[in-house]
Amino acid sequence: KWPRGDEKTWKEALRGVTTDEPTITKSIVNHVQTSLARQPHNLDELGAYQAAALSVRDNLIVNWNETQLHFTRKAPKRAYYLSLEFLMGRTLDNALLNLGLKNKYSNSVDKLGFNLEDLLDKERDAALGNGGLGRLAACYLDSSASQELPVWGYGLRYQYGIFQQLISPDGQQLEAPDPWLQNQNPWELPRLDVDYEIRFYGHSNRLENGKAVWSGGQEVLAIAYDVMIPGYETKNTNNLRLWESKPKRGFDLNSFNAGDYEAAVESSNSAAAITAVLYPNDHTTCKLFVFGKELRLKQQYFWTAASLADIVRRFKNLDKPLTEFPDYVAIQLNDTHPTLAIPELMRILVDEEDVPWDLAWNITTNTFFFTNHTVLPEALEKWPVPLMEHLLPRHLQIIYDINFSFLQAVDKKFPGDLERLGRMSIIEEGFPKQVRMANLACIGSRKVNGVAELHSELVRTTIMKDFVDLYGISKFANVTNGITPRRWLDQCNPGLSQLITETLKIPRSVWLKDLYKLEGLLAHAEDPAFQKKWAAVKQSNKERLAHYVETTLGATINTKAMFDVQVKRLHEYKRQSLNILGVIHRYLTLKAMSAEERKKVNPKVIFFAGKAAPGYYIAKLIIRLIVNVARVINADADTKEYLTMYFLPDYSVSVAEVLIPASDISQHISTAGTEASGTSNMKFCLNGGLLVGTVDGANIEIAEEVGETNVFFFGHLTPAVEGLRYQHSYHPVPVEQKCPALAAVLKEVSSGRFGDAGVYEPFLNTVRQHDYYLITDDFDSYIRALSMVDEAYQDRTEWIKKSIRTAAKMGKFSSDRAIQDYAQEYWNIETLKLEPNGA
Ligand code: RUG
Repeated sequence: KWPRGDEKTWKEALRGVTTDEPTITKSIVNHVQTSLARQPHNLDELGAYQAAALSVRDNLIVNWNETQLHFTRKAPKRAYYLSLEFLMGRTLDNALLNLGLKNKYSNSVDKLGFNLEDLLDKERDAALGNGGLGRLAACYLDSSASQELPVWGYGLRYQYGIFQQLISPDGQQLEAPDPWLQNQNPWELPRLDVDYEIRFYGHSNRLENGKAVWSGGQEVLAIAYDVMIPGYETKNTNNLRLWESKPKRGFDLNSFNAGDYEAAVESSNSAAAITAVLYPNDHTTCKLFVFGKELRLKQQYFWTAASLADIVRRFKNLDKPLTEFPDYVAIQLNDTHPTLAIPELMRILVDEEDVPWDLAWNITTNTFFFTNHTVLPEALEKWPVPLMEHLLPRHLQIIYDINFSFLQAVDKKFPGDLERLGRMSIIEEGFPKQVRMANLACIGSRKVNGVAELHSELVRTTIMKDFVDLYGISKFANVTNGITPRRWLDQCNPGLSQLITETLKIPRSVWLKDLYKLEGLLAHAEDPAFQKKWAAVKQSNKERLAHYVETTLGATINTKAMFDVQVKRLHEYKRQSLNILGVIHRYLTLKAMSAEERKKVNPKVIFFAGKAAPGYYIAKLIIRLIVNVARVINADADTKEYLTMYFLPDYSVSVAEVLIPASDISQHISTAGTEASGTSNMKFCLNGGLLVGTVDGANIEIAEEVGETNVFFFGHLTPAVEGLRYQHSYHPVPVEQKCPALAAVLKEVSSGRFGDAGVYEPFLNTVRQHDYYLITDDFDSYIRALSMVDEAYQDRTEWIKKSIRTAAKMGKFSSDRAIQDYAQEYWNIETLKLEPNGA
């Protein structure tokens, strides 16, 4: 039945997606005229971008609205992806490709006197993430929508995303805020009517039956902002709901009336601060880095509480008993950051819904799934008990109650094993005691997964070993990460996408939705005509990158040289240090050669990019060293024909989209066993770049797919790492003895050859002294691997074949595969397609 008014009138007036060029042009002009209140005379590129974006947004809203109505009507089981980070990058290009309207918009914009590619460049990245974890969440949203799965994301709408990185003339990283919302953000829908009250502090009074009343303290409002996530070649448009914090009341009227204006606005400021800024610390919860820890814990609770309130409200609209909650709701915890959702759901069920404790626990443990993204000890989240007690008194009680029953169960299975109890307890003893979030996440979830085969195995055998003994192996599985081929091939490398479509002779949309189809390229790997076209695409991508470097750094690059790229967060375990020390070694070797000898050397341009956490001293020193070494070698007339190097500031999704398609070789060289998966390795390979890497993370599975002959592996393997570290501590061998080539490099740096003698000593000492990341152990084999790269590159035809074979075997690494895995093996959700007619 039609809900209100005259059905015919409504239906005639409701619009669909605008697909014809004249209407598209009209809608853009309409937005120029009305939404922006501008005229053709004063319309600049930013304005034109905004008008085009608003017009595309209208289309997204039509699909989004219909999808949400469809889902509400059909009431399927839904999955919710809780992630503190969503590194979305730009939206316009992606939305146009997914809607299939890029050509039409391009033509319309052209007629209006602009160029679409220029307008795309006007968009600011939505950089609400630090790196791999947040970008993975963004890829998973794209795949969920593209596969018509009922999945929503939940995150925070930070006013400021990851800081902008500036590099001072002497090579130091400086940080500036990222005011990404400064211009209107067309991609979000403020839902001022969707709000929840979130409490902090106060006191919790226990009642009988495990219930309690939590009252007092501070209450703030969570306001929803919805971001539309269009699927590729489908009307299905999913939702990413981001929460913004607001004061519950504008300001304190009593203080205002008493003339104390500062006090009056103080509480309002403290509420707004919760979602003010993304924490720029990657892989660490250590006190040194997480300044103002309380605010970070506040963020985590604010976000999980608002998301759960929203999820429970939606479930209650179905009018089903709460016992059926896990039949309609699956919640994926992206890392331990949203773990408070577990005690929060218990609080809602027990305190607010009167569900008996045991039943509530059953519902909870059938709802949550937990993904671990690291085994690095410093990254495993712990919160001081006193802080938790102060900020979330009721949750601490619930955590203690969960822990009590849990430890009873452990004791039953392993009677008297006190050490085991100590290791497995959610509460770590000490001063102060700490809440171990990974233990809580594991105990409260139905399944736990790592993000690549090796990593999942390390999860099972190290950090979660005791839990495997308790629950059995089946609770601990693997979902190897994936990347969306829409953004990471079609959008960032249109030349290659077109060549693939021509060659496979199937529509682009078919292979973009079934990436295993790329295997069809193998049949063409030996074809010289195809090889030529493949190489031409790479060359034009290298020229595009050279143009970018020219406009940002003012440097001219030799695009005939090999492009060697390492782009990722700066972290000691990722070993940009190994790379820069290797570059210096190459430079010294070149310098020692005669001019004749040098002519035989393969010219190379090396690119670095990545941000360091603002408080991470050694990582910042490594950036400084890279920039200063680059300055010296780029100015050296003897060698610059053969070796140049650039540090590209302010690495972002958009910069990655230019860098990745241009690489011949990329470096993924973490100490074995430290990089959980890595996802840029997949992006480089999908774009026909080869890898030099350690036997770590997803590198291993990439090599399994493409064949070890197409990957340049080096370095010690994971099982050797612990023993080597032991040797470093108890039987140290001086670097001069262990690795003379490296010792020579360290000496040059110490001598001041790259400026700033003395400045780099703290970094150099990490290598000379404890060498936790095994630079001295892996240096020689790293240099050998790079020589093999040089050798392989000399035979360009063979290299191109390797490149084709590598891209052809990337099917496994589509995030569509990963999301299907989660949907089937974890969430138990099904495709729900919105038909073109809205049915
Ligand atoms: O370091 C890991 C990467 O290896 C991985 O590919 C990515 C996505 O799973 O997550 C990264 N990560 C891990 N980011 N933060 C953490 C620890 O909190």
